[in-house]
Amino acid sequence: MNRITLNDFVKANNADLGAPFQQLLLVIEKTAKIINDKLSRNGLIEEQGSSGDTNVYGEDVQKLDEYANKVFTDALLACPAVAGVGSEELAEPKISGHDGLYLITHDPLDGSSNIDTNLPIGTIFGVYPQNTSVLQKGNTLFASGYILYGPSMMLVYATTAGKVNGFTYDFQTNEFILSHPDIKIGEKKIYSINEGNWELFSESDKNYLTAIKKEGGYSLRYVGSMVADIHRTLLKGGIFLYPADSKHPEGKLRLLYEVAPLSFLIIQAGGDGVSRGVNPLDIMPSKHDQRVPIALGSKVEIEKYSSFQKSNPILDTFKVI
Ligand code: AHM
Ligand code: MG
Repeated sequence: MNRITLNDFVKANNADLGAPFQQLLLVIEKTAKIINDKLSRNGLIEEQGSSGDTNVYGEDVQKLDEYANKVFTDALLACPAVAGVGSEELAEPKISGHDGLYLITHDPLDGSSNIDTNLPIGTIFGVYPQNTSVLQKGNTLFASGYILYGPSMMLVYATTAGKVNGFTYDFQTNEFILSHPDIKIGEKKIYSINEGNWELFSESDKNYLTAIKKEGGYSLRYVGSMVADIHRTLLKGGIFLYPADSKHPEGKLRLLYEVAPLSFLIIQAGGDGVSRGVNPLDIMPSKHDQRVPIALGSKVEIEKYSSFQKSNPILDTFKVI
């Protein structure tokens, strides 16, 4: 097998983005290895369980969330290509002091409710142009990607050239090797949603879910880690949903740290996304911690889902509890 390392691949294929992009991916690669090393000893390490703190969303912060946030944020801030960093675990973005080309957003450890049970979790990153603020529409992204800490560690990233490539970590050589070149979203009929929230869903979401079950041929798969659920959706196909519901009237997932980067990646792989009837990459964030409803998947599945949404989404409400 011709082994192409991540570093060689970036040099050969992203020359248009120049040396700063190579520098950035090297930093992300190094940091992924550090976090993966810690996670692979989860169960044996000090950093287990809750830190006792809550984050800006009032959610329980795990010690490993704090660890990953510090490692990833500090490494990015030290990279000369980076002007600033926003993180799901930080109330405000941090400025690096370098005149870097990029503003990076990240969710350092997504799916953290799965940490304690040794299930897949991930890191999500978005690469925005330097500007006065990280509050930018997703359609300004240069690139985005994720690291999946699963049975093997993978790094998948997308650039505006419409290319999505996946690399698997070889722990024997300490390198990420190209394993999934030029990924195009799959065609399988899989739906992925926390259906335990059924009673909270809007009428149109309930109608959609009932219709695809009646249509038949669908499998339900839901890990509860967005990175893992999106990775499966990317490779196999289907649809991932976290809609607005009566408990999460704005949706649960965060635009800057989760939704925009992963929407960009799915769209670059030939898929599609919708949030309240619009392309998620067209939403201008009004605040760092903005949440939005999201459906991401193959074009066929997003079109089907959209056909069930009321033409005026405001009318499709639920009683907020
Ligand atoms: P987190 O960033 O605090 O881990 O929360 C985001 C996670 C996503 O990874 C996942 O899609 C979703 O929350 C699962 O939520 P739920 O447990 O409500 O199904
Ligand atoms: Mg998250």
